Amino acid sequence: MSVDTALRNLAIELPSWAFGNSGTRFKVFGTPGTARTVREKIADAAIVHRLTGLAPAVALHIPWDAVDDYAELGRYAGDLGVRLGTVNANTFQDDDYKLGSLTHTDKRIRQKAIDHHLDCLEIMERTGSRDLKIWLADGTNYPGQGDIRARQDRLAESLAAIYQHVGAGRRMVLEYKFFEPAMYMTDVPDWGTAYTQVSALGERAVVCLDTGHHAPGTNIEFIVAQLLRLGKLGSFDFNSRFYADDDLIVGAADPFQLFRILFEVLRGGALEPDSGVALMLDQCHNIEDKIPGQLRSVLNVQEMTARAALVDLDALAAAQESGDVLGANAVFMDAFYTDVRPLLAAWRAERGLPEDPMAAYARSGQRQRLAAERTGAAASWGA
Ligand code: PSV
Ligand code: MN
Repeated sequence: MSVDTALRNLAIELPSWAFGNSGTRFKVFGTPGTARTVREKIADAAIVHRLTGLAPAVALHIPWDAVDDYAELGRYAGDLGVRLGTVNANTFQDDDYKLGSLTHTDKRIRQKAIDHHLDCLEIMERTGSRDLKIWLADGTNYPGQGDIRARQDRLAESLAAIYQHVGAGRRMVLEYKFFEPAMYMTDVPDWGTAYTQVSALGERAVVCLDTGHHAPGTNIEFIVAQLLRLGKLGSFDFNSRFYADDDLIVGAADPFQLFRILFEVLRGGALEPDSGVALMLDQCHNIEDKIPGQLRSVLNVQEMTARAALVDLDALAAAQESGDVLGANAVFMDAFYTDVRPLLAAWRAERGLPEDPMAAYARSGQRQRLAAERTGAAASWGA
């Protein structure tokens, strides 16, 4: 795929929660001008899209973004030039889920968790969203605490109960994570488990790969290639990590890893218009401003996409086939080391976008305007 086509096809979904305050278990610092409501989060996401042309959708988290009228929320987003995207379910903040949700031993609690996902599916009918994303905090802290195998069986049963209600044009996307909040055993720890569970359901069930959800040193691009090859990569939750699930700006910790992932994205056809692979961000901006944080994120994805599209595939194939180990590596690295910033500035100018979206936002005075307007409690986790 040419650089131009890759850039044209790139569409990133922003997480509503990136625009609210977030923090660590030590402290949630407030940032002036932070969105107070879901409408303000959507308005902030629309600013990111207006300045970059890269972010036409906003993912919701339920109940954080619960409103009475979702159709109206969708129209509000549409008026601002964005649409509502993935609906993220949440079964990790209710006391009932202390020992699990879809895997719980108590049928009543399992049913409550199933019902939450069915509510999310109904919301999707009103927002026009395609994807229901399921991430579970389920797991155990101590060996022997739970029956690992029985928990898998209950998970399969619960997912099947939800899947029955995933209608035409809708999908269930199952996200895996190797630890946290459960520290000994997570019920969906890896792509293999997610793949096994969704494969048992059918073609409307696919896997979400959150880049922060792997053990250090994991070759994530291999997983990308494999899931694309199997037709089961539904979406990404992009972010970057130094140590754990850091939720830092994608491409900040390891731009080369992002390049390698995006190379496999292109190689696997995930940037074709009908690929069905959603490129979402899942990040939290704890100390940096939220809107510039999201701007930086989408620009990082764009920059590494452009570099990945620059790989000379003919030269690469020739080197690979002739066994030219270092030659093949050099072709790959040449693209990675190419400075595409002038090319991207020109690409933006051609489309009437600011050549430097970060600088344009800083100049616009919007930061000061929002800080003055938005008094009172900001949105935060659980709001
Ligand atoms: C869990 O760590 C996760 O990655 C899931 O996607 C959640 O929905 C999200 O983070 C909440 O921030
Ligand atoms: Mn995630």
